[in-house]
Amino acid sequence: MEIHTYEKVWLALSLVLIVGFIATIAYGASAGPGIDMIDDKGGTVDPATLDEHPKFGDPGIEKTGENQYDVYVVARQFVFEPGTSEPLRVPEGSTVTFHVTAADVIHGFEVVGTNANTMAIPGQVAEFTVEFDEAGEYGILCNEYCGSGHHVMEGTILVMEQSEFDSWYEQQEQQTGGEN
Ligand SMILES: [Cu+2]
Repeated sequence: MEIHTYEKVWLALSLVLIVGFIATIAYGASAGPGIDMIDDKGGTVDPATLDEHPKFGDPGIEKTGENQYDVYVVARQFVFEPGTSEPLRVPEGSTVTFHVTAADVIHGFEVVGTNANTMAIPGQVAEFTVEFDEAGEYGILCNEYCGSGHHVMEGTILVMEQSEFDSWYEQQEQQTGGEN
C-alpha cells in the first residue's frame, strides 16, 4: 500500500495535535498551574446557617501570625461580604489565606488582573493563599452568572500600608469586642 507524502504529513500533524491536547489536559489536572478542586482543603459549611457560623457569620480579616492573615468572604446576590459595601482591607507585605463561600447560588471571586480566582459554591469553602507585596487597590469581580444583578456584583481589596492597617484593625477589634 502506498501512502502519499501529503497524507503522511496530515497524519503526523493530527497525531501531534492529539498528543498536544492530551498534554494540556494532563498539565491542567496536575498541581503544575496551581489549580485545585474547591473541596480539596477548604472543607464544607452549611449555607442555611451561615449567619451563625463562627467565621462566616461575621466575615472579615483575622490575624493568625506575623504577617499572616485569614480572610473569610461570603458571596451572595449581589455582594461580597466584605468587599462590596466596604473594601476588604489587607496589609502590604502580608500572606493572606482566603476562605470563600456562597450563601445562595454559585458565584465567582476573582481578584482582577491576578491569578487569584475561585468559584464560590454554597456548602463548599474555597481556600487559597495570596501574597500582597505592594499597597494599592484591586477589584473583585463575580465571574459566574448568578442572577439579574450579576453584572454589578463587584468589590474592592485595599492593600494598606502596615501602620495604617494596624490602626484600622485595632479599631475594628475594639468595635466587635475582639471577635473579628
Ligand atoms: Cu455573579
